[in-house]
Amino acid sequence: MNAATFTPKNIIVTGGCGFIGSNFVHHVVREHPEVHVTVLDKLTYAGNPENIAGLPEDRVELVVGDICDADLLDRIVPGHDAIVHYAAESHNDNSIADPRPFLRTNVEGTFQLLEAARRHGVRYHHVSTDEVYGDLALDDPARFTEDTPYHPSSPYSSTKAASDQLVRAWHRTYGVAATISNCSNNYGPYQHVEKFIPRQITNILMGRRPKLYGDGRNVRDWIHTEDHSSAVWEILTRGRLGETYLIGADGERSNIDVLRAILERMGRSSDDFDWVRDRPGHDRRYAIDATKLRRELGWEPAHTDFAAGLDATIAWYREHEEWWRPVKEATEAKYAEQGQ
Ligand code: NAD
Ligand code: TDX
Repeated sequence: MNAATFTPKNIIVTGGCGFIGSNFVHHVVREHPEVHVTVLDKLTYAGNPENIAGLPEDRVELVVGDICDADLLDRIVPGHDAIVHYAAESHNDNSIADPRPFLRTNVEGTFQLLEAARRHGVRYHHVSTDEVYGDLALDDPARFTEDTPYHPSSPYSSTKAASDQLVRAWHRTYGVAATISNCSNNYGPYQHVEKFIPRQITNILMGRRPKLYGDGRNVRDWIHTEDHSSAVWEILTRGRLGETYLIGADGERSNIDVLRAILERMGRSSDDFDWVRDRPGHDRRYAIDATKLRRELGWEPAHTDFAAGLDATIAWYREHEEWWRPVKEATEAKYAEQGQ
């Protein structure tokens, strides 16, 4: 059942200056010394070259550019043997305020990368999200599997769903050598302060109150970003072409439980937060069944102690104020406009 092992030497990582992409670049540099990485990143508000600063120059090269730029892709893709596609507009709240960049980067950008993969005969791995499946009820015993029908709710998740479908079509129609992964909510270092966990940690570090949407009972299935990276590597190198693999680490938790854990671990009272306006269309629950990935590729998460992962993440934000401070005010100003 296992496909032959693919041994890439020269990969392009799109979005390698963002949260999950940069963690993947660190993972590859550390675990796979034979591999050279070209990061292609537009450096939007979410991209920061500091995320990959200090990595050896002979192993990692940064090309600043747009995945929608077909001429640029024709210049850089030859000579590489795989594209690992992380670049995206990634934040649901932003997609609700202004969906246009999500259509361009997530749909048009994926189309341009698939066309480049086709023209230059390189392998393609598509990084996507469990949000393409919509949501589950809190009392539903079901979890998402690779066979769950697509049912996205937000402008963000609908553009990710569209991009997944393009990958399937390009594989079946043109034979592009592609794999897809859909992962649950990531946490860890280098995550932008617009996202739930870093927003609350940095609010507390600044003496501000965390903000909880709606009734706080929404459930997310948390995975450490390092475990996401190891799974993507397994799928890229040993996954079957044309297949989708769900990535998750059995980390379901309600938002209020996560927030209370952060408050307690940071020495604050567990009710020291503000209830704020709910996100329109807010998905209730995500949950991943990663049986296929575990059985077929033997992958296992290493960071299964959520409390320890949270402590390490809190420590990282405490120690890297110079990294998050410059973007904190602008992020909070956006939230203030939205009543959140
Ligand atoms: P992020 O917003 O932190 O980073 C996105 C990166 O893409 C940034 O460096 C940005 O500069 C770059 N980028 C944006 N538009 C670009 C363009 N047009 N051309 C080139 N670069 C561009 O995102 P993230 O949270 O690290 O997510 C990375 C990927 O993982 C996304 O595809 C997302 O859908 C997926 N994903 C995220 C999560 C999560 O929990 N954050 C979970 C599952 C899947
Ligand atoms: O201040 C907040 N208060 C709050 O209650 C923020 C920013 C969020 N929330 C809630 C909304 C969600 O239920 O916390 C939960 C997590 O929110 P986000 O961090 O915005 O993540 P989510 O919308 O679940 O999407 C994330 O996981 C799937 C990523 O941002 C996506 O890129 C990924 O595809």
